[in-house]
Amino acid sequence: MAPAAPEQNVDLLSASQYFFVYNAFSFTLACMAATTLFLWFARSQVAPAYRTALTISGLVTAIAAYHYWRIFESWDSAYDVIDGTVTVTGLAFNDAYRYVDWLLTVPLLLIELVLVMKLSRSETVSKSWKLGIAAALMIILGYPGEISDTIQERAIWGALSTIPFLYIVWELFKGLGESIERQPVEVRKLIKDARLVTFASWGFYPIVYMAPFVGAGGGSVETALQVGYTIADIIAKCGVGILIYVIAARKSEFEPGWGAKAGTAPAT
Ligand SMILES: *C/C=C(C)/C=C/C=C(C)/C=C/C1=C(C)CCCC1(C)C
Repeated sequence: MAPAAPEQNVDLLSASQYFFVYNAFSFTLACMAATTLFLWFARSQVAPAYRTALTISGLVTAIAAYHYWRIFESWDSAYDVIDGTVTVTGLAFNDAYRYVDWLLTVPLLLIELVLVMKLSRSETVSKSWKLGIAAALMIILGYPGEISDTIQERAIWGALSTIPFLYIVWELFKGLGESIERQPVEVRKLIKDARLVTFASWGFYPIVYMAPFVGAGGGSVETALQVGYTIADIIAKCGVGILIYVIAARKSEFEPGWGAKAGTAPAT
């Protein structure tokens, strides 16, 4: 039996949408890999107390770089462009890479934020657990909605996923807020910035998730989803990672036996 002719996919992606997403994935892979190298090499520039924060920040972008490579490959093999027309190959584009990536990186991102604050040991452990579990729940509840064919199911799972999301936002502003007031004044603003960039970029994900509700046709929904998540990932992982480095470098200046300003009590 002859292999089935590739299916026309005209009401799905246009060639420019296909290449837009293709290039966005490629660019993001480069950003994640470059940020990983930067963060790991920068470890030696900060005091030992902050190195784990940089190790984890680089781990987040390393995990994401791997998954963007897989996402890129999956996108590449799911479609063919023949004479300017996008056709499906029969291999489905695999959205699971993105959710597996989030499942691993989202708890780590919260932990890196907690670590750079250098709280007491018990506070670090309890906040990391609470935030990490809430983050995992948020992603697990979002996935069935992401892959569902019906808009109703998408709405229900999205709403469920928003519950742990709101808890995380509350923890970031209320729970960590108190600890931020105990940070050296020089870094207080930076930590608040990192929290704000985290909040703003994380808030972007549920907005992107709602793209199918707009009711736009053609490939615009798929394009908006893929490019939207990609932009959010760059800000939430590379952007926040670099901010964590800046905070760690600034705080290192006050570390005994390390920074130039050691011995000067940081202003409070
Ligand atoms: C590096 C990846 C990050 C920071 C991913 C963050 C993802 C979210 C904050 C996702 C949130 C969602 C909701 C709050 C509701 C709809 C479903 C999700 C999973 C998109």
